[in-house]
Amino acid sequence: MSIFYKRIVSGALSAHLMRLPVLTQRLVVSDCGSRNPNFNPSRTQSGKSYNVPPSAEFVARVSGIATMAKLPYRETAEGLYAAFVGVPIDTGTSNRPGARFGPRQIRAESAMLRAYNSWTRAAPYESIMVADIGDINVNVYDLKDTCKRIREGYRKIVATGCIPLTMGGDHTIAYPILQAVAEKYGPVGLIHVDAHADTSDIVLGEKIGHGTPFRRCVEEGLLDCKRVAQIGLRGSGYSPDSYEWSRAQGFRVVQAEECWFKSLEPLMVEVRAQMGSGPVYLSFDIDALDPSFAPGTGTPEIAGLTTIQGLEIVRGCRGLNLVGCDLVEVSPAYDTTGNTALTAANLLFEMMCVLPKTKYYPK
Ligand SMILES: [Mn+2]
Repeated sequence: MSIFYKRIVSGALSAHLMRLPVLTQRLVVSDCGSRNPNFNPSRTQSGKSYNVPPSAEFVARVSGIATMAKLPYRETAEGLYAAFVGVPIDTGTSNRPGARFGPRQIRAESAMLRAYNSWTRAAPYESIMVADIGDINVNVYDLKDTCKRIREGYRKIVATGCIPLTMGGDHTIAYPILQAVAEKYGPVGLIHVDAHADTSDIVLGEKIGHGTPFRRCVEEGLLDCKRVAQIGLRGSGYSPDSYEWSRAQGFRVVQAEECWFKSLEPLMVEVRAQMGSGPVYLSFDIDALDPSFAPGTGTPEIAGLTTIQGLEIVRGCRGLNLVGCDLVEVSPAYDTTGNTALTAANLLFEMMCVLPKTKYYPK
């Protein structure tokens, strides 16, 4: 069954604030022509319209085609302020495979997402046009060709001015995405949340893989290295100072141990100052979180960030000039509870909530 829906937001927002999600939702069920009994046409007069997911108050969460956040599917990024995009690969993975199924599982678990951010009071669907534009058509037999396909796909997305919110896929994808992003915006700042620096040079004779993307990005001048922060790094290393290369480039490295037992809000004040007003890309590897929170991933490391700290990092990006975000390395086969993909879906929602034009209600 296909369900298409669109809500038109009234111009007089404040008057209908609490009632909008119910009263202005428009729903058409294509196979039987029935209508949402709660749809009220008198609430739809407006100059502006945005895509809004159907509320689970009226449409069963488990119904419909599983798009991200139950948003409409669109063929292209044209006319969108931001777009959820899947990049289903795991051919760059060094250990457990399965991240190619990440986008599908994140979409499935995203059925729990509602329209508003209850703590920050962000109202993305009242202020920005967002849709799910499907997946990049990757080549599962050839990683280099896959990178080319990603780069070309993202060139088209960013050419429209749309902000990509990417569902990975292993971390290799950040390299071709940043090639496209930097082509448009110039060298970008990077907030990289991860258990690993992903700055290896050559692994098993290969330059492309999920352990090398940020080395390649630096080599190609895609990053403004003084505006790079790597947060959550940990685990055993190949040398006493695993992050020497990162620091030598001018990156700020925040090891996981520096985050233990703390709120990361003060850290994010410093990170925002470091990023300034220039373009920033946020790349969030789910393995930054402790495996007790997010076990479904390819290269887990113990003693990582909490889910709460992950939220603090993403919420701490509010006010930055974000030009793209990704959430990578969800491997559903190792995620028996679905919690990893659920966490990923929520982090992507939070990323949408901190995009520059997202509206906030006063707290
Ligand atoms: Mn990574």
